[in-house]
Amino acid sequence: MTITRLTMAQALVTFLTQQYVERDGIERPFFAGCFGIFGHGNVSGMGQALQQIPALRYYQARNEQAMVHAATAFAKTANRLQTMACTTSIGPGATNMVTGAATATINRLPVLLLPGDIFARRNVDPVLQQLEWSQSRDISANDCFKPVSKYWDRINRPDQLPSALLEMMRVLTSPADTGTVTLALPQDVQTEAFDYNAALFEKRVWHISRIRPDRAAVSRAAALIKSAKRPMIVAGGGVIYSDASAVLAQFVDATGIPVGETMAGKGSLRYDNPLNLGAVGVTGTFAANRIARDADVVIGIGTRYSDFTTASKTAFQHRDVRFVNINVCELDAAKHNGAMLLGDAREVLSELLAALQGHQVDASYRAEAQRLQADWDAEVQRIYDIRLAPLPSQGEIIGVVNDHSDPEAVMVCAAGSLPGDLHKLWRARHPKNYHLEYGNSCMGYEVAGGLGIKMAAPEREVYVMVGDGSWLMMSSELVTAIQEDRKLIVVLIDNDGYKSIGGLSRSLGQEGFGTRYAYPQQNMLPSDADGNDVVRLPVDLASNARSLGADVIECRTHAEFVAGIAQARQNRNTTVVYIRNDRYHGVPGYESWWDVPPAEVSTSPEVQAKRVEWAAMRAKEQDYL
Ligand SMILES: Cc1ncc(C[n+]2csc(CCOP(=O)(O)OP(=O)(O)O)c2C)c(N)n1
Ligand SMILES: [Mg+2]
Repeated sequence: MTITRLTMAQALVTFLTQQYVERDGIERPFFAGCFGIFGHGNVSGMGQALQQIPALRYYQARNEQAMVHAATAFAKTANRLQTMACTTSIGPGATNMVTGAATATINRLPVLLLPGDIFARRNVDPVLQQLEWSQSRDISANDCFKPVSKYWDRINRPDQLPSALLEMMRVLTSPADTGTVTLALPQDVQTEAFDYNAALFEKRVWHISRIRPDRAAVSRAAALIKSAKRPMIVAGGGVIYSDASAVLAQFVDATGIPVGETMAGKGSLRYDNPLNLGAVGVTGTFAANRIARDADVVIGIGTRYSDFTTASKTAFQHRDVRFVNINVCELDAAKHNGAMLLGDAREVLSELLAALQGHQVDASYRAEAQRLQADWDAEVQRIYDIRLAPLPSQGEIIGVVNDHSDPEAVMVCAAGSLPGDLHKLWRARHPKNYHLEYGNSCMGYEVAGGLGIKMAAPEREVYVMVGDGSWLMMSSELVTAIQEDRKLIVVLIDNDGYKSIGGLSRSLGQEGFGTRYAYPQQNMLPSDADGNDVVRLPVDLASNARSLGADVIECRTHAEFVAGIAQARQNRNTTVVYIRNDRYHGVPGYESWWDVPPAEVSTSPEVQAKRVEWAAMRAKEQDYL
């Protein structure tokens, strides 16, 4: 056995440089680099190792949560075939990553987190930032990562590293099990040397298999689909990760089965495919939601059926609706009592298509779906063409970005009123055109995500669409984008607060309480009941963006915004296009519902009335047994 004597951190970094994945014959390094913020918990271990081994490029971040978002967006852009590692100190640096960890895991996206940890040898306890849990010395703040990680380990001795590394790679590269992997690294152990077997550091290729479905399951699913009068496909993120768009288009064209797209699945088909009904569910189009309502067989592909997709289980109202679930992940395939088709979306779709033996839906059903598709596109155009004054509508802002961006661009968003509007209105022109983090809908993902996307796809324009609330929560990685010369175009939409939750609050009879950025009056923050009789906060987000080093273009009108986007495209550097918009004017919902229960008892007649309305809708929720 050849021995390589390295510190635990050096061994870890060396190992990361040697991991490759292969799918469809294309091989690539799995780790594109390592984000990090150093503190006493990682500077002498991971920091020293990254300095000594530049083959794993180190990227400096501003905020630990943000760097996890950037890594997550990188992995999403790379269809999970590549990702980045993140190193932090112990204590707050480490726990800052918990939200990022949850976001990656919920979205089934691989990221590697390497938080520093308290001394394994314990004699100097409590180290700065140590959480002293009185019941056990075996617990540290990093145990917070357990429920949000798909694999969690603590490397208490350098010789524990090899087995943990192999398990880490299995999970990160598993299409079914992937998510956050957390290896907690005690600060003393990071620096300890060990005689590692040199075989650990040989180049390793992880083959991402395209698992083919069980034959009997395919026959059962095909029989079910043939028996359906009004089948429908729900295309989720799995279609895109599996690179199954072309096969899906073929499947849809051959069978005439229309498609609704989830937040992660939007872009599975081009928006102008005659059978792409667009967004389905709470933020869906009338086209998809009408077809969903009466569908008798729903073919879910790579979807986790979130409540936004199922409209809190009210979207599919057919009495005997059955589900066929194509998924690599059993947890998802089994949902809604579905006929499970376990496997890779692309492979399963091809085999299912063959098993359908030329079966097509009734011509009248296909025609109905195509009519709805065309009607919906006209509705999108109507909203793109609204010219609201004095402040423009969000719909027209989206229209400008869509119309005036490179068709090969990526648009990224995560939280606020934008995701719902974008889900309905964005005309996706390729599978990576629409990047929504909507598993966790994490405010603050937007700018950081934009950075990760641009790092993964430097050839594409990246448009970050972000509200003032999300911007204020976390815009720090703009600085990293500037430092690393990764040009972003950020569309910053200021509406003095939380428009989305304001609308939700009003729909619950609560007058937008707590959602406006305004000074308190009589020791109470104003609500929408106060109308325009409020004093705005003296916040200047355009100057804020400028102060971080971006070029900033301030726009007021539709025409100025069109010019602003054109200028931003020409600019060499990261550019923030700032525009104010209306807090109240919104894109409507289209025949859908979301279960947010109003208070059962209250002093407000409005809230009481909303509770009665809610109960009627709640009764429509299906169990799908
Ligand atoms: C980290 C986080 N905190 C809270 C929420 C709940 N939330 C969802 S949207 C939203 C407001 C977003 O405001 P802004 O970014 O200005 O977008 P707008 O609603 O105004 O379009 C809030 C507070 C969230 N999704 N993520
Ligand atoms: Mg806002």
